[in-house]
Amino acid sequence: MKIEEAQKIVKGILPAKRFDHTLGVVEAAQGLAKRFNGDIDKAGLAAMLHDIAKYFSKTKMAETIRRRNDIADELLQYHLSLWHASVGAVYAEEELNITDHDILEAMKWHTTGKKDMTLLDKIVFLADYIEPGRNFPGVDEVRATAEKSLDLACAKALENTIVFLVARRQQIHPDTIYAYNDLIEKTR
Ligand code: DGI
Ligand code: FE
Ligand code: FE
Ligand code: FE
Repeated sequence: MKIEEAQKIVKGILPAKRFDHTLGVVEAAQGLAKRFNGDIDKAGLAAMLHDIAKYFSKTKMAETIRRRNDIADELLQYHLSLWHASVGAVYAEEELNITDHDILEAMKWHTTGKKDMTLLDKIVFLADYIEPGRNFPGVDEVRATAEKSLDLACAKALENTIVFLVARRQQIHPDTIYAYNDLIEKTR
């Protein structure tokens, strides 16, 4: 699928604010792909589709998670805001006929991250965090780090997210921890 076609589909599904965020992620992902020698087309398409399931109903998302053997049902024990990533990848595969495994994986892991992320996984994960519309505390430091090192920037984004969650007594998904552990060792 071409990115223009994906953009039309996404525009028809997402509310305007989320669509604007999506375009920011596309821009950031294409920029990171250029900088770190990633696949610009795959980065753009994965970014365009990454939040497609963001507003699916809880019932529909749970049905997908239970039905698909490639999604651990453990996800249902964690915060609802994590579900859309895996569910979006399934939607892209089943409803949009996206067959590219790299793109589907980058969509699937864009919220938690995981151990041993691929280049494309990291690009989409980081682009979601640093896109121009984001204003989390510490995002400018991550943007600056992303000029030099993809791994260091992902590690910092994960660190910020974990600190944010701890401060709110929210559960941390194991894959968030695995991603963080993996990248702090690799960047030591
Ligand atoms: O979908 P977006 O808002 O663009 O961003 P996202 O897919 O990264 O989802 C962000 C939300 O997910 C944000 O509120 C932080 C939360 N999050 C990320 N990792 C974890 C987490 N929430 C919990 N409870 N546990 C995690 O490990
Ligand atoms: Fe998301
Ligand atoms: Fe399942
Ligand atoms: Fe997003």
